[in-house]
Amino acid sequence: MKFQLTEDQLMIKQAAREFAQNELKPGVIERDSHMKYPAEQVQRMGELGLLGMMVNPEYGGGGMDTVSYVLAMEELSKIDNSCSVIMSVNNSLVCWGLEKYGTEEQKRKYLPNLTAGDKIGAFCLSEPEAGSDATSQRTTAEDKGDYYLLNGTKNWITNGGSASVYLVMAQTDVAKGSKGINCLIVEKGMDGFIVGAKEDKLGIRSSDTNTLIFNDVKVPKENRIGDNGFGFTFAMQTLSGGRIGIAAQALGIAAGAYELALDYAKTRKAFGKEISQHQAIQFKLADMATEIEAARLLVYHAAWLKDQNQNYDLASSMAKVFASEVAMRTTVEAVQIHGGYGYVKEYHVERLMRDAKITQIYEGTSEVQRIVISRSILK
Ligand code: COS
Repeated sequence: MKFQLTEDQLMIKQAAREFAQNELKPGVIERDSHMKYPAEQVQRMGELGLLGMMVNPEYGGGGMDTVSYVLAMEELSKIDNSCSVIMSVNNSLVCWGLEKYGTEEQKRKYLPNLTAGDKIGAFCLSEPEAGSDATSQRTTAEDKGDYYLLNGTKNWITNGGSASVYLVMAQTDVAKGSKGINCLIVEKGMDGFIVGAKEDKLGIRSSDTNTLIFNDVKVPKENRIGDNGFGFTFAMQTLSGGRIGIAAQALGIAAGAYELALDYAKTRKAFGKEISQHQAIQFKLADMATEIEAARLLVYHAAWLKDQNQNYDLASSMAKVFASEVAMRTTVEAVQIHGGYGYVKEYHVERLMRDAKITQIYEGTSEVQRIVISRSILK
């Protein structure tokens, strides 16, 4: 058992940290306040290779391991979770899914642009009435011979407005339940595809989250990923890896809030000494550090299992549920340590607290993770 990161992994972590501190931190409060999409930052992420980290270099990716990816996610998430969710969806849900299950033609057509950041991807599973209960897809993909006729609505889609490539889950044969679902690659601009309202969110406010509407969109058969009926398995397998990315995001949020609280506690004075000298604050910091370390081990372990080609479904759910709950607890305490300053935007911790909440909801709620975990340990 080795607990040491390699030289390459340490370099990636450091590079991601410098990028986040130098290029994401300036303007992050303003982007969050005004829901301003981080277009320049995303372009830089593409140039730096952060948008297709694990993709084979043959398709324009970085050919890196999952551990490197979570290290980078953690560093970006300490600062800007709108950027890190864009990165996570593009890497783990879209590029990974396409590379693992796409045809050679699909990979050559889409991956080089997605890894470079010239195009951004979105993963479209959630619907107004199908979030956690993902088999109940109402969006339909009717088989019309050489194309599918796509009709329906998708909700809360990360990168909904900014994406150009959409992986859309839809029901082709309702009688077959989860075995009747297909995943289709839909491109922005296809007739009948409308990007709907952008959500005004609690956190991750500068990433765009939209409703998508499909009205008789003709999607060519060659845009289906995998065999007929593979869509639900595709979604579950892809989300299993995606949850490692979100767990890393949650870890970064917790670690970022902790770093801020630690610094603040060493400088702020009350009752004649730094507040870090008061046991009430020391115990909070001790609990934060301990929980973050436990979350980190779960996240790195899930990533490592994926790199070893071992099953990571259980590990990714454990990492996500634990890290997201640590993120929530840690950010609440970080605001508390900052007192009144914590409640205002310029100290960054209130934003991290708002961002933390979504990690307990998207890519499978904490309740869904507990379903996955309990089914696995009871089977
Ligand atoms: N890999 C491969 N196959 C999987 C799988 C996985 N990780 N998870 C489930 N499947 C398969 C099952 O084996 C089952 O196939 P069989 O009928 O051959 O056994 C099929 O998919 C249906 O699975 P299941 O019966 O477990 O479906 P449920 O309706 O009970 O739902 C949960 C299972 C709740 C785990 C699933 O719907 C889920 O993950 N929901 C949350 C979705 C989500 O993350 N939404 C957020 C949107 S993205 S932001």
